[in-house]
Amino acid sequence: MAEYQNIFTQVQVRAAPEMGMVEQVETGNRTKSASFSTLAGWFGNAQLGPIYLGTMGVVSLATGAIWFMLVGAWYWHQAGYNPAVFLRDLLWFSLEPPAAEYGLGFAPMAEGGLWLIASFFLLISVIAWWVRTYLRAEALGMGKHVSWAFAGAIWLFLVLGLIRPVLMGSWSEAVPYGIFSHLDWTNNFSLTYGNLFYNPFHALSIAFLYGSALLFAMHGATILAVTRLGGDRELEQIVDRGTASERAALFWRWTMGFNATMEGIHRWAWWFAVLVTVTGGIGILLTGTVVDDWYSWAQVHGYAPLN
Ligand code: 07D
Ligand code: 07D
Repeated sequence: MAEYQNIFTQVQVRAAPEMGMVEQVETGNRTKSASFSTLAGWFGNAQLGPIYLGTMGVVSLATGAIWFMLVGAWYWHQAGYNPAVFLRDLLWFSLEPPAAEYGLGFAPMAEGGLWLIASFFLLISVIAWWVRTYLRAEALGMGKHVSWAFAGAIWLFLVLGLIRPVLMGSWSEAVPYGIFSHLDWTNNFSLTYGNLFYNPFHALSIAFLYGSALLFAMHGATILAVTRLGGDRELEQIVDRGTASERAALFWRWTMGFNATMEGIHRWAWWFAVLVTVTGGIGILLTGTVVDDWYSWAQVHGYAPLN
């Protein structure tokens, strides 16, 4: 029997574009045409479009673009309006939040005022995109699992840039908009609060992050290993367990004594991924508000040496 083993999708079916359902859909919000890309087809579906924009899509893209342009305009200013410097130093420029003395007040434009305005637009953009995921799922009669998972990431994003700075009484606590500057901020955060490795929620977040990668690799590999038996048609395998499911399950039961189910593995994946940012957000929220020094905290709680 011919083996069907591949890295990229080899078979690309081409027909008239599939325009999707029209029932209870504002079709006017959808672009009218669709195209095909062989490259896209290697990684997923070869058809590109139609895309549904709608009010939330337009609001999100517009405010996201404003945030991006404001940050870019500041970089352009930092580059002294020199295109060569702009390109050379792109990764090092940074739009910083206001200094500590401004507290939660407004600041002059070049001293954090622009950061505040840009942040407002980023906030609207991310929230509008969340609403969009909710409304599109509802229109398609789907569960809201994607929206709630995205909300988990937004929780960490809000803790980092809004909730914790407000609790600390200063925008200066928030993250700057820059490639390396946000890494410096992350490093400084750990140093300032006595080494984040001793924050148990950082540890939990890492365990779920690594666990997500492991689960994703195991699941992806398992399904690819049974595609020649139809295992990649996962829904049919859930409703009517076939030889692909049986073998995949048996493989894991033989190798480690336990197997997830065809449906349950997706719940494992959802929870592991979501808990990365949910536990992470708790860890950041506690830092500086409840705990000032994680190393001392660990000493008190018996898991760092007392010197
Ligand atoms: C692959 C999905 C696609 C998304 C991508 C990101 C932008 C930003 C920047 C205009 C997995 C698009 C990026 C739109 C444009 C400006 C100034 C998701 C995928 C490709 N980080 N971080 C990155 C963000 C935080 C940390 C990369 C965002 C915290 C470390 C990218 C946020 C802390 C490292 C980026 C955010 C932190 C990175 C690649 C928001 C602690 C890296 C991201 C809104 C959590 C890595 C140079 C990626 C890197 C990296 C974006 C927050 C730590 C620029 C948008 C404050 C240690 N971060 N980050 O692939 O290469 O994500 O940095 O919260 O090593 Mg970060
Ligand atoms: C940022 C969620 C928000 C993003 C949203 C997306 C756009 C762009 C554009 C599509 C990522 C908005 C998107 C606007 C759209 C396009 C094109 C998720 C985000 C809503 N750490 N650490 C974590 C490790 C150290 C520190 C988490 C490892 C040091 C700080 C993770 C190590 C110091 C923070 C993690 C390590 C330090 C973290 C992030 C090892 C630095 C956080 C999880 C091996 C020297 C964050 C509790 C995540 C957190 C965080 C891993 C080391 C600092 C598990 C593996 C000790 C300050 N670290 N870390 O999903 O939650 O982020 O901490 O050393 O804030 Mg850490």
